[in-house]
Amino acid sequence: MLRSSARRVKKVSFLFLAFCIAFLLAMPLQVSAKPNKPPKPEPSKPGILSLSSIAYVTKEGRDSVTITVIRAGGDDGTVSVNYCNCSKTATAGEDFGHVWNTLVFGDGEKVKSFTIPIVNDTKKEGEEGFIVYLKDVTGGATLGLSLAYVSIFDND
Ligand SMILES: [Ca+2]
Ligand SMILES: [Ca+2]
Repeated sequence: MLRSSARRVKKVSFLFLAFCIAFLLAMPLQVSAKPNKPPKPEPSKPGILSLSSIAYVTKEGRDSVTITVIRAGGDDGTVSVNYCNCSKTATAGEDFGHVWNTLVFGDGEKVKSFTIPIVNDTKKEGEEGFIVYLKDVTGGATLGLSLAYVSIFDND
């Protein structure tokens, strides 16, 4: 009687032990079967950078003209664009100041601007102009309207 119950206890504890071992062995398998994959990120939209206008107008006697660059179609991450200007009928150094720099849009920023100095000369002259343009975008952004004409009206 005692012997058989002792045997039974042994059998039960053996089964329990076997169950525990099987459970412990299966655990890492269960963990590795479900790897913690990070959620797929939303596709990033760095946006399109464009000049706010194809033509700007200013006149002698104003210190500078402000050029605005707009970021549309997304504002994810930091992006940048280089800008510069060059002579057309107006001459750099005589009618306006040459500029060449980088605009940096931080994450979420949609509008940036820069200024170009205008020279107030004393020459009697007609309307003159120069070109301003954007180039070399970074951060995955693309270029929209990248070239504009700036007219300077004479005040002499
Ligand atoms: Ca001039
Ligand atoms: Ca003038």
